[in-house]
Amino acid sequence: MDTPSRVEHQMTDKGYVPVYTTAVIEQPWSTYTETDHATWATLFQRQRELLVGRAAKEFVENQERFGMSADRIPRFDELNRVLRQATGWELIGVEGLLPELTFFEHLANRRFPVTWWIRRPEQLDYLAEPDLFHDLFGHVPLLLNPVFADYMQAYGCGGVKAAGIGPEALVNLTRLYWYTVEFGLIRTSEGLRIYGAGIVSSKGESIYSLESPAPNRIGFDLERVMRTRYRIDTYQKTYFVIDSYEQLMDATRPDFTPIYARLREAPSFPAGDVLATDSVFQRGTGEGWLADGDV
Ligand code: HBI
Ligand code: FE
Repeated sequence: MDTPSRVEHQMTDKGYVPVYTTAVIEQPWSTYTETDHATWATLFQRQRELLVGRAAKEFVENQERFGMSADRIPRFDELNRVLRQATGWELIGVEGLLPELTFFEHLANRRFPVTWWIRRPEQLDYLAEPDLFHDLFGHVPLLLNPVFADYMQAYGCGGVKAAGIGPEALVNLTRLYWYTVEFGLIRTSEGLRIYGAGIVSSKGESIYSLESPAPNRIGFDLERVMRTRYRIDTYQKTYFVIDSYEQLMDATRPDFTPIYARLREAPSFPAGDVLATDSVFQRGTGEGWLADGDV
């Protein structure tokens, strides 16, 4: 009798999804079908139109530097030539979500795992796990930004340490990833702009995160973010705003061990709370929020 495959499940921005093998997979570019390329083209064109005036300018500039276009699914080896030269990062193909420690170890070594497959046409607007579009369109462009690239490596090093400290440290650190790398906003002279991969790869959230009166928009503060629970099944109730990528990099410089110790004693905050100590860009109306389900 073959042993039942015990596949771990991982909490992600769309709920519990199976954690796949940790194998590194060569991008099987020749196996992409015309439908795959058409799915990339549709998502790419739609998001690029939406992101004009909404995404941080370096986001689109960097996609141009990579030569990304709607024409075809980009080739990892071509992107890697640009990426290695610019910030020493490289993309590796993976099956999907990796166990956290494996993921952190890759980031700590300037390797960004990119899912090799793209969603099916019927999954255009909803997908339970990161696919090639989320990773390539959402995460990869900012890896050309030297400071953000340093932050991502520092985050990976922090994750490897946190995995050794314990589950609470990992929860604190996952929130930091969530509210910056996935759902972060940045302040610019033209106003708030998106840099989070989870937002830029989502049609609805690209608009909601900046223009809806419902969510809070609050100035980034490291421990505030690490204590704040988040949403996996709806748009975020709160978006945190950084002044610059340097602010993120500076926040990760200190040793987090005393921070984790402090946070162990401190209760977490519900995703929709606004604190008296917050620097508030917008106190949301809370319209459409679900009462339970904060992670
Ligand atoms: N694995 N491939 C992949 N991509 C991710 O973004 C990812 C992951 N595993 C864990 C994970 N993200 C999150 O738990 C992060 O908060 C660490
Ligand atoms: Fe992601």
